[in-house]
Amino acid sequence: MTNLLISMEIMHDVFKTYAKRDGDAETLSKRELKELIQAELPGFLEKCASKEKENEEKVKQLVLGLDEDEDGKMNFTEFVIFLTAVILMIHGFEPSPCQKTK
Ligand SMILES: [Ca+2]
Ligand SMILES: [Ca+2]
Repeated sequence: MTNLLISMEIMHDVFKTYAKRDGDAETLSKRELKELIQAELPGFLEKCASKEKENEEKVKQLVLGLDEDEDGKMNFTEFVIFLTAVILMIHGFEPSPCQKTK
């Protein structure tokens, strides 16, 4: 397998690992998304907010902003869009979502 295919497989595995925690393996709840971001994207939330309550608000805004099917959760398609935004942000093609919300 190529590095790109391996990377995509890992992204799907990470999604599944966190999504199944509440018994619904098809979607990430806000709590699951927060756990995923804190463990897999360290520093991402902290850059946006210093307090726990502000982090929760940030996750809520992330889910709402990407929630195409408006179910209050993040499915894999929405997660891929989120990851795309993070990749673009990391490489400087997009401003940080922390700056956008101000
Ligand atoms: Ca879930
Ligand atoms: Ca959704």
